[in-house]
Amino acid sequence: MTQAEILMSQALKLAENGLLSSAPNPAIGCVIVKDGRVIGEGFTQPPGGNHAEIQALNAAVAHGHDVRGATVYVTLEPCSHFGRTPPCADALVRAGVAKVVAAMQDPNPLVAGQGLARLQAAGIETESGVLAEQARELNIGFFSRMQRGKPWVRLKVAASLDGKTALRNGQSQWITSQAARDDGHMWRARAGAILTGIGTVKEDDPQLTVRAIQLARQPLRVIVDSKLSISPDAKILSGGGTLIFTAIVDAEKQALLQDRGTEVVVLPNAQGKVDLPQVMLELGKRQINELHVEAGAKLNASLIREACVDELLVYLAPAILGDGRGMFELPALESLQDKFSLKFHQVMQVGEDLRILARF
Ligand code: AOF
Ligand code: ZN
Repeated sequence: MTQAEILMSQALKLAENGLLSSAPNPAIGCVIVKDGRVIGEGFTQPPGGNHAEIQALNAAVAHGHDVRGATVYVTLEPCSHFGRTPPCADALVRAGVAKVVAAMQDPNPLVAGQGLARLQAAGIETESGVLAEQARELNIGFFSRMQRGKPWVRLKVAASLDGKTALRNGQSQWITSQAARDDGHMWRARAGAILTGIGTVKEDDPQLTVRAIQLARQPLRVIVDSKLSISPDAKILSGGGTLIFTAIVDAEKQALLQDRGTEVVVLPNAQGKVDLPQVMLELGKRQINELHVEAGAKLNASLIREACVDELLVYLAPAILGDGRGMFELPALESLQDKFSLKFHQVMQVGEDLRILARF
């Protein structure tokens, strides 16, 4: 690794500290270096709080360092716009730093190169593209929303080695080990929203909240319920902050649910089901970067058939269940040419189980 890559890795590590709290803002890290020494570090604070660069500048000054002439390593181009906070590029110019190295450009159309341009115009040397791939991965949901207008959709399933998520009789607790379930909870926690179907709500009555990890805000809970048949007493509706997508208009039921703090959005497709691609765009409008899907085999299959899934997060236990429920309730294919092809992005062992990230 080059010196720049080592320092950018350090900035990426810092960025991870913001993964559970920065959304809808990306989690960014920043390291300020002078005379070969790190004099300031920072990462993105919750929305409305400081960006990574400001945190790092403040930290350097607080420790009595002079940032003039320093080099700044940051995992995203410094912003140039007034959002909830003023532009970081201006703060860096005022601070008199000599050089800014960014991992990549900000895809936000409000910035998109203008941050780097502003630094250059002020005579600051700039460089972009150091560990860009890692930087993109860390905020894959933010990039998805900025570039496609919809969240990065990660669908989680836990199954036996023979691909079964439950026995015929529905028993499924537990197929994977505690370590795998804790790991699954981490992915839930970093998502802006968690999506499930009415089948799962009726069968399991889940809360779909994050409890094991301390969070400043819970992910939005989203339910696909074509016939709006949810019971107003379902646990998932408690505490509000739930969004239902349905395909029918039922003013009375809608009013009842809305009284309980649940939002209902009617979004039918031509078949009278919920229009899933539109759901994704709607969630994008609501600034959801990462969508975590925990649903049954039916909704899982619909999401895959309608090209709404970007990545599968599969936990595989070293067990064989025999006849049971599958991951996806898809019709039989006529030809292998029609198969859904994915690429293994990452495979690792978590506790006793395998964790596979596979991308479409
Ligand atoms: C940076 N450093 O650490 C982050 C940036 O509403 P605001 O002011 O918080 O601005 C949000 C936008 O700023 C966000 O959409 C993205 O373009 C950029 N995020 N920029 O210079 C940071 N997190
Ligand atoms: Zn900024």
